[in-house]
Amino acid sequence: MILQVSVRGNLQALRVFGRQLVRCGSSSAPLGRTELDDGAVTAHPLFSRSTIGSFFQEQPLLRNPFTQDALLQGYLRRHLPVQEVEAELRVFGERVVREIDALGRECEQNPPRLQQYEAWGRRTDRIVTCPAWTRMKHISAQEGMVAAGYERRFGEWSRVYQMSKLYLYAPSAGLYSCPLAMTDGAAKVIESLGMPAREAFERLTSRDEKRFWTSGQWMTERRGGSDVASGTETVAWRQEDGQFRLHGFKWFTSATDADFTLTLARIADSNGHTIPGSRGLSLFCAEVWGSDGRTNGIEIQRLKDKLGTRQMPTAELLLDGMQAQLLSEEGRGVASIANMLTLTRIHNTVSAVAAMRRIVQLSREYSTKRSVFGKLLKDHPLHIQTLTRLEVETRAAFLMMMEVCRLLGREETGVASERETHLLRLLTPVVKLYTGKQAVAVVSEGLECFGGQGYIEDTGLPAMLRDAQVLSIWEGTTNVLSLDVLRSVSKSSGLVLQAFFSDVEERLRSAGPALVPAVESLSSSLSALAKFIQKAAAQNPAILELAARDLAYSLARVYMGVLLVDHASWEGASDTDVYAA
Ligand code: MFK
Repeated sequence: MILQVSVRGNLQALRVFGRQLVRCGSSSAPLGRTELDDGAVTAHPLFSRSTIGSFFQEQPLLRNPFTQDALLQGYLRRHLPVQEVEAELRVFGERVVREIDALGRECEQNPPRLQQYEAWGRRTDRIVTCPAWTRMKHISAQEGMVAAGYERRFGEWSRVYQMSKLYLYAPSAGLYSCPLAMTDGAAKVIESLGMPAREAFERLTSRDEKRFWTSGQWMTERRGGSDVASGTETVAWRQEDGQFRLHGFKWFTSATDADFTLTLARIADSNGHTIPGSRGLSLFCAEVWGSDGRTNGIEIQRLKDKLGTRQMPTAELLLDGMQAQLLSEEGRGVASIANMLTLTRIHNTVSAVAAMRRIVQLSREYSTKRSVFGKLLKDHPLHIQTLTRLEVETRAAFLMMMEVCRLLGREETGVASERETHLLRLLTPVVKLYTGKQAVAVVSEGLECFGGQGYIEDTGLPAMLRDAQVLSIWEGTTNVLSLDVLRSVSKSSGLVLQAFFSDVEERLRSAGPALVPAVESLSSSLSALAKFIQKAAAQNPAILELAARDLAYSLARVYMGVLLVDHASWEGASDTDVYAA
C-alpha cells in the first residue's frame, strides 16, 4: 500500500516534471512556480534550494528568567523586599541568558570521559571534563551559589535568596546543580557537627574560584542505595595517626570529579569485626585527589552510561585504602548524613521546580510566535488551557519549595518555632517526592507545546525530559521518601502532623474573601485527610505503610493549595495569583 502510494506520487511528480520540461524547452533548467505571500508568482528552477522554500519556524527564545517570572518577583516583593536582591537577580538572569545557557549546552554536547590508563600502561584514573564544566565551577564560586547559604547576608531569608538564584541557574547550568547540591549538603554536615573539618568547610563555601571545592556524597553501594543500613559493606581501618583507610565499592558516585567527599563506612575493631546495620555506620570525609593529581587510594572502575544527566560524570569506584577522616561519632553515620540529605532533597526540589518553570516560559514564548490553523497558538483556547494547567502546577510547586527554604533559613538562624521545625522535617520529603514526579509530567507535557520540535535533540528540549527523570530517583525514590514521611511522624510521635494541621487551619482562617470557594474545597480535603489518618493509625501499621505514598501526595496537594490561597490573600497579590488559587 505504501509502495503504491509512493509510486503513484512519484508518477505524478514525473508528469509535472515532464510538463515543465516541455514548457521550458530542453535547453534550459526546468522551472517551478511559487506563489509569494503578496500573491505574486515567481518562477525558479525545480530541485534547487529555492524550491525548498524560505519559511522557517521561529525558535523560542530564552529571556531573562528573573524578569519573566512574575511569581518569583511577587514572592520576593512580599517576603524579601530588598533592592539589592532584586538588582542582583536581574543581573544574574541576564548572565544566564548571555553566557551560562550556552555553557550548559556545551556540557551536554561534550560529556565527560574516563581516561583509565596513560599511553604506556600506567593507571591514571582521570576524569576528563569539558572546559564549559570547569567554567561552571568558577561561575558557581563567583556567584556564591553555596556561599550565599552560609554568609547569611539576609539573616533568616538567606536560604530563600540563595535558592532563588539557584532556581534561575539550574535549568541552564548543565547539571552543575548536582555538585552544588552535594557541596551545600557537605558544608551543612560539617557546620552542624561543630566544624571538625574547618578548612574543607571554608573551601566548600568560598567565593574564590581558585579555593572553591565541590563535594561528592558516596552512599550507594552494590547492594543498593535505599537501604543504606544493610547495603553498606565499606570497612574503615584505623591508622596509628588517628586517620582511617577505607576499603569498599561505591556503585553510584555523582559528580565524581569533585575535590572532596562524604561517605559512610563501618569501623573495624582490632579483630577486623564490624557492627551490622545502621548502628555500625560512621561518617567520613576525604579529599578525592592527591597533590600529584592522582586519586586518593581510589580506582575509577567505569563511568555510568545514563539516560540523562550526561553532562556530569557518575562513576563506580573501588576504594582501595582511601585515606579518610572520621567526621561523626562512631555509629552515628546515618543520623549525621541526614543533614546532607535534607539539603540535597531541597536542592533536588529547586531543580525540579526550575525545570517546570523553564519549560513553561519557553512554551509561553513559543505560543506567541507559532501560527497554526490560521492563528497563533496563544489564541487557541485549548492550548492556553494546557499552558494554564502547567502554570498552576508550577506555581504550587514553587510556593511549597520556597516555604521549605524559608523554614530551613529560620531553623539555621535559630528563629524557627517548634512548629516550624516539625514542618521542615515533614515537608522536606513531601516536597522532594512531589516535585520530582511533577517535573517529569510538566516537562513532558511542555515538550508537546513544540510539536515535533520538542522531540528533536538539537533544540535542547529532549535533554530537559531526560534530566528530569532522575529527580524522582536520586536522593531517595518516591516510595523511600513516602516512608521517610512516616518515619518523621513516628519519630515525633505525631507532632509533625499536628504542626501541619494547625498551620494549614491558621492560613485558611486568614484567607481573603475572594478565595472562599478555594478555602471550602481545601477545608473539606483537610477533614477527609484527618479522618483517613485517624482511621489508619487505629488499624494495623502495615496499612499505614501501604498508604504512605497516598498520604504524602495528599499532604503535598493540600499544602500547595493552602499556599496558593495564602499568597493570593496577600495585599500585593495580582489577579493571576487569585485566579491560580
Ligand atoms: C540536582 C540536585 C540533585 C542532588 C544530587 C545528588 C546526587 C547524589 C546521588 C546519590 O547519592 S543518590 C543516594 C540516594 N540515597 C538516599 O537518598 C538514601 C535513601 N534512603 C534513606 O533515605 C533511608 O531512609 C535512610 C538511609 C536515611 C535511613 O536508613 P535507616 O538506617 O533505616 O534509618 P533509621 O534507623 O530509621 O534512622 C537512623 C537515624 O537517622 C535516626 O536518628 P536517631 O538515631 O537519632 O533516632 C533517624 O531519625 C535519622 N534520620 C533518618 N532519615 C532522616 C533522619 N533524620 C533527619 N531526616 C531524615 N530524612
